[in-house]
Amino acid sequence: MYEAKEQGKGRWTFPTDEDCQFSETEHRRRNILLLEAVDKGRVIPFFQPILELATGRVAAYEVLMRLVDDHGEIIPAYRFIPCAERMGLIARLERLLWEKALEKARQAPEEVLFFFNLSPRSLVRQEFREGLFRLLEECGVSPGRIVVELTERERVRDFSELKRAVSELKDRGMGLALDDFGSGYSSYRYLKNLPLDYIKLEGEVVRSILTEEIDRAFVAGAVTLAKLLKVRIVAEYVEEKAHLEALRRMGVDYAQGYYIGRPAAEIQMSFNS
Ligand code: G
Ligand code: G
Ligand code: MN
Repeated sequence: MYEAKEQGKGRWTFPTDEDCQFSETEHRRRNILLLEAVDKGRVIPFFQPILELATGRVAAYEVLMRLVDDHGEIIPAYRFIPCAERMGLIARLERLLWEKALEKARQAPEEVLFFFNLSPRSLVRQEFREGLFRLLEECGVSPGRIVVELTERERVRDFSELKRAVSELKDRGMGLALDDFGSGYSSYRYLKNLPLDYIKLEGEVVRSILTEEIDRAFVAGAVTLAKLLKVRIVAEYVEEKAHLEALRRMGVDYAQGYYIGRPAAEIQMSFNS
């Protein structure tokens, strides 16, 4: 299973039983890792640049959660997020992540935005949202610089509850992005019923735009849709210059991926455009 993950994004993301029962030892080790991460604050933000294609400047960074284990090894999000959600620890991890990320955000120019992935489970909790608003105020970061990314990886029980939570973020001035558009986790319901500002195109679609007609058509369709909805499009997994140029020609607004910059502990200012 891990092998499948390492190969890229077609990888599992579901917190299935199989996932958490991977092996008794593995399972226990991961639980301990998560509990300790919360206890000792072993959460670190990684930052990946998002390039504005029209100007060639880095307009934003996506903040990605990492944990540090006993040996100082860095654990990527896909290894623990589903379990953290199942264990009910995600909100505390996300809270810690925001604290650390916002501290670093001060190094970036005023106009740079920060995209955070939030679990719907955290988002629907009012005290969690209020905590974030207070934190932003304390750190002196304007809510207008924050964009929250949502996916449907985790099913929400009550969609109207999620809608209310999202409206509150928007009222405070935050932006909203639909993540993983083009995967099974990003549906028409979200697209139609949430006040989106950005759509993030699933990396696997972007990767094959030069070779597969259907993926090119999908991107073109998304661009048309984005114009209608007045939202902007971010393409993920931009790994080569040729892809970047094709996306620019197709009218995609932003690009993110290894070609531009890998996720890193520091906010990098140099990049490929
Ligand atoms: O960085 P990595 O490729 O390991 O990320 C895997 C997945 O984990 C991504 O789909 C991303 O959306 C998710 N992820 C990363 N950071 C966070 C976070 O802070 N909160 C939540 N809920 N998901 C995150
Ligand atoms: O689901 P989400 O879009 O949040 O996932 C983002 C994750 O995708 C990042 O955590 C990062 O590890 C991974 N990623 C970012 N850019 C690239 C890329 O160009 N290629 C691949 N294979 N993975 C990427
Ligand atoms: Mn994301």
